[in-house]
Amino acid sequence: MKTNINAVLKQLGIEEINPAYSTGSNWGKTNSEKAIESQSPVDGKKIASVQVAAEKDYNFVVETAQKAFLEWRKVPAPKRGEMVRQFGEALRINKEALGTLVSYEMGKSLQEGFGEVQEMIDICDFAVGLSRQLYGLTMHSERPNHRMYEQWHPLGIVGIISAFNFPVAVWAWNTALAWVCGNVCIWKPSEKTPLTAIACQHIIEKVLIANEVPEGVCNLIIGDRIVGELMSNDGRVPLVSATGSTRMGKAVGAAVGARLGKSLLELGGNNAIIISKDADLDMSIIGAVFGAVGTAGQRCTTTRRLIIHESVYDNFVAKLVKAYGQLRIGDPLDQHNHVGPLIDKDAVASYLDSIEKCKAEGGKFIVEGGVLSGADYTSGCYVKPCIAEVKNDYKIVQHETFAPILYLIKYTALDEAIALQNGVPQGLSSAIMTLNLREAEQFLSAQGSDCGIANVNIGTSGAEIGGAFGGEKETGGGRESGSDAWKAYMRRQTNTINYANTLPLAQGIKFDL
Ligand code: UN1
Repeated sequence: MKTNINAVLKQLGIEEINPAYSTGSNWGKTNSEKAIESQSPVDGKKIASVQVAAEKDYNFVVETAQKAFLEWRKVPAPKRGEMVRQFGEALRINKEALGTLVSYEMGKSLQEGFGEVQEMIDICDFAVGLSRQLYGLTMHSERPNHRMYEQWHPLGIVGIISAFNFPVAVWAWNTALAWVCGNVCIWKPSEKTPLTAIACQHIIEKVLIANEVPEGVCNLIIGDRIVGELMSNDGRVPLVSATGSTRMGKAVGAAVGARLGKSLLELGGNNAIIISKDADLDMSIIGAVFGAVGTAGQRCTTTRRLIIHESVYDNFVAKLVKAYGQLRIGDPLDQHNHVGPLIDKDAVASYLDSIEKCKAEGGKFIVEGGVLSGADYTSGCYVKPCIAEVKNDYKIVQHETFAPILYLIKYTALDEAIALQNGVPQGLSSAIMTLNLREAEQFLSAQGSDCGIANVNIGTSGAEIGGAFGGEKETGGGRESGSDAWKAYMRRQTNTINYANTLPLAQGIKFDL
């Protein structure tokens, strides 16, 4: 069935020209001349345009958010949780429409578009529970008749910078948590996917109005890199949570660090799966292929490298090549297709450039890449997922190319495989396929994977929201989503209370007057 995009846009409140910012239900027009045209990589058509906020607009949003925080922090956390619950309900109602727009504006398969909205719903559910569990510890004081405990308070404004590849879920991870923690949020979405962001704001707007939430608690600002820079340098924004490239993260981290603010960085990955001699090869194929070609290789968790034991190498590679032969590339809204387009022509150029660089360094392509042309591929953004045999130390292999290029590396001993897996600048996700308990445990031990995520018999992508999400080294060290990632959105306060009628000093210090 053909998707009626116009009906979807209408349902989600997308106009032909959309305003540059919103402080909740107040959508601001700007005097700025600039606009972003959102063009679908699916068919190359212009979807709609969005005004770009100017510095003055940014300041207005920050000032509104500052005022809102003074009210919002007084609302009991479980009440804030109740609003997040309502947001989750609104997402359930809009799942199909929002998932479809994600697929059309960003290019991921419809299944993955729905999955992304499901990820938003899941984090809302998680945050509702969390709103009653923002626990602090109590300690035993060394002094008599003293009590010590710690509590967690909100930070204030949380700036959220998100990437095109997960245009809505990463915002929800941050917002749902930041909200129940008592913060207000300002979201700067990717310039490549402004419409999904506008749609999210329309969905949450109804919840804000129904609960009489003050303007400024949930803000959206459409801007280019300048807005990101303003936010990173702005002392009024205590936490900047940024998801995107390592290059962007280094700039944000440096600017926020220079003012001793907090940043939460979730950046590039260069994720590998080790296919052991004891792997279930058929099962491993699913993990490897979905990991490599899902979202057309544009997840930060995408499988970029397979490190394969020499004894199963030929057999596994034959299965892999066969599986690649069965991939259907095309309109991601057509559920028969596995792989949609890359986000834009720049991404296609970078894919082609990486293939050339790989060949120049000696890479041998066993499944060739290339750009697809013809009636089904008019946007010029559809590329063939490809596979190359490489050495881990090639420059291009050390680099994250956001495209479906899969590198194969052969190994002999597990120690060597783990060293190869760790031998890249990034440290996001990793996996081993093995039915051998010793191998699995070695991989998960302190001598094993150095990544933030390490899986056994699961691929590198598709993490659930319940765990903390993020990684080490050039991935930036931040953790979003589940577990105790909420602590990054709060400030810790240690309280010591003396209920004695003397004032003894700690460490036994005598100070008598
Ligand atoms: C990202 O690519 O920035 O683990 C996020 C996954 C998804 C999230 C990816 N749950 O692949």
